[in-house]
Amino acid sequence: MRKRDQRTECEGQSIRIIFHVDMDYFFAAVEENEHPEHKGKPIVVGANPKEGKGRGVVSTSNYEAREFGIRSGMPISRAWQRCPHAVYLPVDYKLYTEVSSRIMKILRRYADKFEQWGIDEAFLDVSSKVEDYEDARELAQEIKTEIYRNEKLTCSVGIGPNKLVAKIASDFEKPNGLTVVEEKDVEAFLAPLPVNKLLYVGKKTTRRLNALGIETIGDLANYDPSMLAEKFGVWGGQMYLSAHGIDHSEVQERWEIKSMSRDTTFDEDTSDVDFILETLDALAETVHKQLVESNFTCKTVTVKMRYENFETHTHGRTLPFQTNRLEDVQKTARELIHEFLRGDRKVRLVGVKLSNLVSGEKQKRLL
Ligand code: DCP
Ligand code: CA
Ligand code: CA
Repeated sequence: MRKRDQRTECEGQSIRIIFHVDMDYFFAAVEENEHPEHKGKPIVVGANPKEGKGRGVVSTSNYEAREFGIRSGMPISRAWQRCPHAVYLPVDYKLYTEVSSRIMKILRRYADKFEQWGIDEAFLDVSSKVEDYEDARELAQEIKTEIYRNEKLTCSVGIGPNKLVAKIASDFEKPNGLTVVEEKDVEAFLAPLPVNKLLYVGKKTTRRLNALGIETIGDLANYDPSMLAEKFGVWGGQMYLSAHGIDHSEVQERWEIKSMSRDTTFDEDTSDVDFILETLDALAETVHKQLVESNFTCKTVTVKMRYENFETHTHGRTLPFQTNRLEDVQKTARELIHEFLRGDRKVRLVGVKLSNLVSGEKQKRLL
């Protein structure tokens, strides 16, 4: 592969080549490596199923378990009904974070600009590293090989002219996929896909679009944009551009850890208050674990709640002290979520964020 100093150019205009890398069945894949004796069996990572009576949700499962209809975000009790003989393992967040940071370190080296996106995926702007899409494919193959050699894990890579297309492409041939979508092929690639493949088009919007006769991204791209604006406001215009594969957002470096957060989208919208609170507790526990393991304290706790209609609220509180106590985090989160729990509306997602972080190191210096 030839390296160039200048950005890839096309008729004098610089073009972008963006990768999206997403690890395959991440938590479960890491567990397969930890427990080779379970390889080949269905593995479910998540809450304790307690023989079908457990509360909490599935974090993820390997592809063998997915054959039984098990999905992330599904109640663990339902997973048990579908596949009681699966191997059920608790979430070992510390382990996955360690593996993740090693992978991110590898990926970062290949990129001009790098943006981690969640625990198991990242965007890489490789525009100056490659000459053309053929080069890009080779580079992606190199990355996949290096990750596999180091971690015995597979990933799926999507390559496109922007983040939107790269992200959809990485999902196209999962697992262990490599999908290249050149700029000229973007619209043809997107057109047959269902509209919910577009980031931020969830179940509700999908239903509304379907009601207008819009099933595929192609249907959306051919729809009258002024009608979309009328029905969906600014969001309608955004969806229309996305359907044409247009996205100018930059791959953004994030230098500093400003916050730590975890959220869960329920497999099915729920109004079960106990279930919501238990899920919130579990999220608080996970993010608290990350806080302690990274040797931070926090001062602000924020909860996020998304109703079935995608209306989203966040509500935060800054405590009078820095803390790394689980009790403080869970109690504050429960208090904050309280006002959003309305019997008449189902909940789609809950989340917990810790911010105003101070690292143990810095704290020592401040004392
Ligand atoms: N995760 C979670 N709860 C969810 C969704 C995901 O705890 N509702 C965790 C477990 C996943 C990890 O985040 O392993 C990454 O999520 P992905 O959506 O990328 O799913 P996977 O990597 O598990 O599977 P895929 O191969 O489909 O990417
Ligand atoms: Ca993944
Ligand atoms: Ca992911």
